[in-house]
Amino acid sequence: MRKPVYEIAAVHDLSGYGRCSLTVAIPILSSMGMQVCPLPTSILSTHTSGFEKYTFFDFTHHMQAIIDHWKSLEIRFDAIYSGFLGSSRQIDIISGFIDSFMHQNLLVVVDPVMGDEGVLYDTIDSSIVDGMKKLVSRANLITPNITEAAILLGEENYDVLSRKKLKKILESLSSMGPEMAVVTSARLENEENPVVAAYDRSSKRFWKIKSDYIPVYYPGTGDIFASIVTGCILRGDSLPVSAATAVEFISAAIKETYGHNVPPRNGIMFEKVLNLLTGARLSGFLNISAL
Ligand code: PXL
Repeated sequence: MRKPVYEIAAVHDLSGYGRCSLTVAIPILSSMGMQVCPLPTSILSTHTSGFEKYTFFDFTHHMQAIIDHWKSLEIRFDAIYSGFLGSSRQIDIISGFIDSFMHQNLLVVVDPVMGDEGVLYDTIDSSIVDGMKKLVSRANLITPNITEAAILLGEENYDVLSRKKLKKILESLSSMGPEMAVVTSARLENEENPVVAAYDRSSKRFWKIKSDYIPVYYPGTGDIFASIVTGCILRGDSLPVSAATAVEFISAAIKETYGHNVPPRNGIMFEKVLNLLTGARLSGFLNISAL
């Protein structure tokens, strides 16, 4: 029997304020017609990029009991999609979760959330970095930003890259396990704006998706990106179409956000453009330029 709605286990933190992780994964994937089942890794008052004195509650000790209950219910997830982790002990828990819910069509997406713009997030230590290297080996698809790609490969932060080097990075990431790798925020020589680059090992093909230049850093955009790519791949879109759909959506959401006098740490006002994910396919119909 066909499933009426795809079920996705989303293994991320719940940050109360600042639009990231579960507070973006749930509305985005729901808008795409999919059911999101949250398995929180930690609970925070806000995310950690730009807020001070945030509260952080590590949820490690409660995760296995949730997984065990889900197992007893014989739930068959279509995807397990992980992001920001609260501790390195969560690696084994999530690995076990993947093992016990494995089936032929399970899509495992690991967004190796560890840092951005060349720096690690506050709560990420070397044990989480080491663990994340193991976790990506369990994935079908990974979606690091360029900072996280360097961390996973144990290299220095990348500056402007040649096409050859960017392809090598994608191949190296894929050789860690996942058959599909997508890297965001890569700077390519002869390319004005950062690009998204994707690689599919089974066909040995590479793609580049151009994005608009964003003069502001908004936390949470990586989570929006990974959530849309997860939903698109699950519904059967190709890898480049999935990545380009995410780029288009984020670009539209940033255009909605940019004109408002709101601190970038609050994230992008994706709520204003969520309708773009519910109906027809996105196309590049927004073309706003400076006056
Ligand atoms: O968007 C990535 C992210 C996720 N979760 C938490 C974060 C961040 C980035 O700062 O702090 C808690």
